[in-house]
Amino acid sequence: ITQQTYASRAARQPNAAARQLLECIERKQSNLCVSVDVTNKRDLLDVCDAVGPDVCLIKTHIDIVSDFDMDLVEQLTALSKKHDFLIFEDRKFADIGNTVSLQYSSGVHRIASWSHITNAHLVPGPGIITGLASVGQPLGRGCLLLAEMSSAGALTKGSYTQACVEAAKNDTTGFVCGFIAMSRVDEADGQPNTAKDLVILTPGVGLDVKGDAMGQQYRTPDQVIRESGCDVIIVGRGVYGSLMTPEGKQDKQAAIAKVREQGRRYKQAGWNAYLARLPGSL
Ligand code: UP6
Repeated sequence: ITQQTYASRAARQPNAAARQLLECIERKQSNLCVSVDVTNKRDLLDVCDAVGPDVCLIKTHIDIVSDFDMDLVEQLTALSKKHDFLIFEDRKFADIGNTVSLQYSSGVHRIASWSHITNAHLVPGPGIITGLASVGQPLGRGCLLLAEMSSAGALTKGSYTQACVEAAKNDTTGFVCGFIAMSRVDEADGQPNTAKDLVILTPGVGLDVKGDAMGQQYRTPDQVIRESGCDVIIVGRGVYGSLMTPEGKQDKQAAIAKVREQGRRYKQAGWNAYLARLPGSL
């Protein structure tokens, strides 16, 4: 499991977006990405403003926002500058190269124009990377391959996971910069990956519950960062959950204060787990 610091890895990370992410993690001492899975503009921006100081990355599902418009993107971009975080649209592209290049560049969302990082399934084969890279690479964007998923019964395992690792290592476009994965998939037999640096972002993180009613499975930041050697924890409901409760809907200010508090809690847990992974710490 990698014992290198985020800073030393930033220096050899070839992809601009991933390098900025590693630098931001080091600068803010935060390996926390908050997944803001809320369905209206106001809540999305309010959560981002509340947790902004404590995150390196904000993850969106922009297609769930009912009142989406380009003003949302402008305001989100302004918050990313104000609080110093990057933006990751969790689009999970999964079609042939030509189609994904259009889905990435066009439509109402124009994802490539504002999202530093996005992700893709390798199900269609390497043409999906060629298609997305044709749009994202000239803009300095980065792409994560979904090598492993957090949900129960996921088919992302074995030779499929290995094919994702090979595709990332052999990618000649420079666009693939890492994975969504549950473990340090780029390391063979526990040997550190000293070749191309690849970042690993890990969802399915929670401190208070073990899962949900639809197959999600949670591990703690310590299990994900220290034990499994991943780089970034992705936390959704564990951070913004209070906003979704009946009390949260009634008293939004109080709910946002709780969201901020959870953001700080997960930031601390993620960073402590990283420090515990570094050489010399027991
Ligand atoms: N996500 C997973 N597991 C994966 C890939 N992506 O949970 O394997 C995404 C979900 C959601 C977030 O789409 O946006 O990460 C997890 O949210 P939660 O913390 O509220 O469960």
